[in-house]
Amino acid sequence: MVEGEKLLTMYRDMVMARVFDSWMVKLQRMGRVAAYTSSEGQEAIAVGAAHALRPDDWIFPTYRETGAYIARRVPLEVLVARQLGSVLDPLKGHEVLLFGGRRFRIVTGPGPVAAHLCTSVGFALAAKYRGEDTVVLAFFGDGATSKGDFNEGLNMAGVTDAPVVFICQNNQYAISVPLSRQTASESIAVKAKAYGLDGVRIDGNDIQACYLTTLEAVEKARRGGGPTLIEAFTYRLAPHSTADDPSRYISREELEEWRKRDPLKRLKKELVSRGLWDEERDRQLYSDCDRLISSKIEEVEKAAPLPIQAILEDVYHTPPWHLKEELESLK
Ligand SMILES: Cc1ncc(C[n+]2csc(CCOP(=O)(O)OP(=O)(O)O)c2C)c(N)n1
Repeated sequence: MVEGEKLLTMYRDMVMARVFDSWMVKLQRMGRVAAYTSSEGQEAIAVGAAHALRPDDWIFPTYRETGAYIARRVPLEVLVARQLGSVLDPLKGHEVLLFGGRRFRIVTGPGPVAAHLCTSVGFALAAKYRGEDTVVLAFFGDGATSKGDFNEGLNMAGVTDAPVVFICQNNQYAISVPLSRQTASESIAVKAKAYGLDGVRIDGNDIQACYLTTLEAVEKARRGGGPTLIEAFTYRLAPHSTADDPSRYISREELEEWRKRDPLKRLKKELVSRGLWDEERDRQLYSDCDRLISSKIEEVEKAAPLPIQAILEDVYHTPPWHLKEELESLK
């Protein structure tokens, strides 16, 4: 069982992630954010796993890890600036939907699904060769397991005993493709066996399982015990992205069923039953998160937008002629 103080911290992080996501979706609807991928419903695994890391460990996320950034204590204004494309955005408008930064030890995710699974293993191996005891945590979705990169990454990790923990956020959909069309395997976790890795399937909406299982896998990797594949079985309560309409492929009944298993509701119930939480504190927490994010949005919106040439900066040492021409016509 996870002790109360830790659970409270993780609950606050989950609520902050939920409120942050809902703000970004609202801003996208207002035309102030280009596009957004909400992690609603998946906060337990992102927050729980990130809390199992040491600050010097590395995270390789995709685009559903708001909770991990919050748990890593990335300043909110940086996360807001990322979405608003202001001069304060550390990635200067590149890699829409994704986030990373060397100072946070978060490696910006890839555009092509699963491509980071191989690089995360290489990264972990580099740490091992240097004699460091840092661990790499790589997140990905169920859809990523159909890519060659998943097989290459896990195979290499198994052969080399790389200090990496793979976390599959199995939210049961890859955009509109359901899990049943993704794999005929009985689970994602079972796939670990083929590569000589430990594989474990957990309830991804149970923060205690998420935290404790990741902690065990991370400590094993740190001791030189090799990689683990964790399948966190969860559900995407939001559309795939702001460009998606899930009512075309998900029934209202299914969605309602999973809303009942919302990881935030579940943890709140646990905290209340332990006498650590109540409705009043809950309302206060949501309104504090809301006010804080809203003030950060105001702050970031006061900063200048990115100049148009930022599109080309930090991509080419010498931009090719046709892009220079394109930039001129854009201007
Ligand atoms: C190689 C590749 N193919 C297709 C896409 C388009 N695409 C973006 S996200 C996505 C679904 C990924 O699903 P999953 O891995 O389950 O992650 P989830 O979005 O559910 O978190 C697809 C097909 C892409 N980015 N890269």
